[in-house]
Amino acid sequence: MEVPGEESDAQGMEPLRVVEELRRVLPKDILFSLDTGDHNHYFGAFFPIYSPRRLLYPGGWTPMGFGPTSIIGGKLARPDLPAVCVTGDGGFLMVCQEVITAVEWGLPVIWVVFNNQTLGAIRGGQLASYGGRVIGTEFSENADYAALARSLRAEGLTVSRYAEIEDAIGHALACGRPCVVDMRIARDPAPPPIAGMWFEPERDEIPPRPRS
Ligand SMILES: Cc1ncc(C[n+]2csc(CCOP(=O)(O)OP(=O)(O)O)c2C)c(N)n1
Ligand SMILES: [Mg+2]
Repeated sequence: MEVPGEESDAQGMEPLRVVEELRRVLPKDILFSLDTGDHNHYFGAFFPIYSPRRLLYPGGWTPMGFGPTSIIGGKLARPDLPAVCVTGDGGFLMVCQEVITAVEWGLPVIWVVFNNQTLGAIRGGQLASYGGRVIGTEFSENADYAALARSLRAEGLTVSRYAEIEDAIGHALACGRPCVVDMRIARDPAPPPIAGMWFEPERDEIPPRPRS
């Protein structure tokens, strides 16, 4: 796949390039969970899952927080597999206290936070529908998710360049502890080149549902 080059990572990394790197450096056989938001559109076509019963993803318009929490249950069920969640920063903030649950239970789960400083999926809708205006969907201060993880007694790493991804993931896999990787992603990246997993038809095309 064609992805933007190294020069773009100063403004935040391009999701497609990060997906490609993650697939390259992660083992083939892992438990993998996604959350709800723009970030997951990039994984649908470009992050192959090689075995059944490995992907925790609840489908289209789904509750944020599912990805970061379901991976804890997944790791309990399959402690033999590396357990990796990719979540948005908004979804992670909804349930990030569960990092300490994994610490308590001694579960070496990896959370990769796609930190684009926005509720990207909603901001995108606002930009498209309201003439470029947004409200309430941008985080003006960038939180430090690695420091947050360390405060919860987990490992925490920050990645802002493509070249750092391999070492960070290698450390997360080897450290044997819960680990949060704060992945600095562009707020306005190249869109995914295919329809995302949400596939939202035009609203007036949705047939009315009979009430039962
Ligand atoms: C509990 C819950 N609240 C609100 C929503 C609506 N919603 C869908 S995506 C989204 C923003 C997600 O932001 P983030 O997790 O940062 O992911 P990004 O789109 O930036 O990749 C929101 C608010 C939801 N799906 N679930
Ligand atoms: Mg976000």
